[in-house]
Amino acid sequence: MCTTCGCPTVGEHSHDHDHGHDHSHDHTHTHDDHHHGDGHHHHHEHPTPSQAGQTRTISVETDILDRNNRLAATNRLLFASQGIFTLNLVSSPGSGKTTLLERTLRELGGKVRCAVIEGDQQTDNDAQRIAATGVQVKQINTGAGCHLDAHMILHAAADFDLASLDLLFIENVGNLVCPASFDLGENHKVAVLSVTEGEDKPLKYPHMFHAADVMILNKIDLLPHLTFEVDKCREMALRVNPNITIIEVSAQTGEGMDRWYAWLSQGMADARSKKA
Ligand SMILES: Nc1nc2c(ncn2[C@@H]2O[C@H](COP(=O)(O)OP(=O)(O)OP(=O)(O)O)[C@@H](O)[C@H]2O)c(=O)[nH]1
Ligand SMILES: [Zn+2]
Ligand SMILES: [Zn+2]
Repeated sequence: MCTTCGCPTVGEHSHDHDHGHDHSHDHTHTHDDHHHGDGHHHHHEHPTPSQAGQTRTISVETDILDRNNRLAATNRLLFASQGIFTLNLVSSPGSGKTTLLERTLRELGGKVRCAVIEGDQQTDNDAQRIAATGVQVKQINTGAGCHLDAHMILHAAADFDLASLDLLFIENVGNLVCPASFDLGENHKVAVLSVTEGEDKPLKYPHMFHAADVMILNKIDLLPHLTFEVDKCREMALRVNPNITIIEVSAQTGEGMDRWYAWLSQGMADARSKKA
């Protein structure tokens, strides 16, 4: 179960297998563990049933995120050791992540060695769109799950020859909530927001825009038909995250894509120069 939103996550594996990393276990100390044996009376504050449930939910969530963070650190080391610049694209459904990737891969694909990990709940529609660009793609279906986790990425990345890559894109499941909590070992989360969604999304989903280093404001070709105020949206995003880089584009017409490519180019150069 996803402890962020309570949904059943089919993508969570229940089996154990070893990747050469440690799985630690947190031990909770309960009242039942006390064995005084001296017959004296003492008073403990017992949590009410609802508090106890809350305590358990929080500790399960901490365990899952803890385990995820350790695997994400493994992924990050793996990608860094190969000098790969890795981006985790997050957004609500339909903001244009796949369209942005298609154009990017078609326009950079010849010069930059790219691969894509596609997260979708059910279909392989996006993976097919990416494959049509000629770039290698690995599909992960999360079923009812609403986000990718580091464990899935570790397995998916094993399908690529990492030594031959410069740039790895991960398209997360369309969802502005859960993917914010899951580090995949990426260099940056890139939040894609389209102008049809309303300018207040950064304030309504602050965790996501706080976790992201870049906000792509997509579908700007539609601005003449909308009341969307770009300046207001920029101001709201910066209020949540003063360091966020905002790039306005139309993945459909190509407007603004140069700035995105310049940002990618700088990131790839940094990743290459830090190659361990
Ligand atoms: N006008 C316009 N439409 C766009 C643009 N980018 C994407 N679209 C359209 O928006 C719709 C959704 O685009 P996708 O690229 O599939 O969005 P996505 O974020 O990958 O969607 P999910 O994977 O389902 O979350 C499609 O009909 C696209 O053609 C854009 O810049 N301008
Ligand atoms: Zn969730
Ligand atoms: Zn998509």
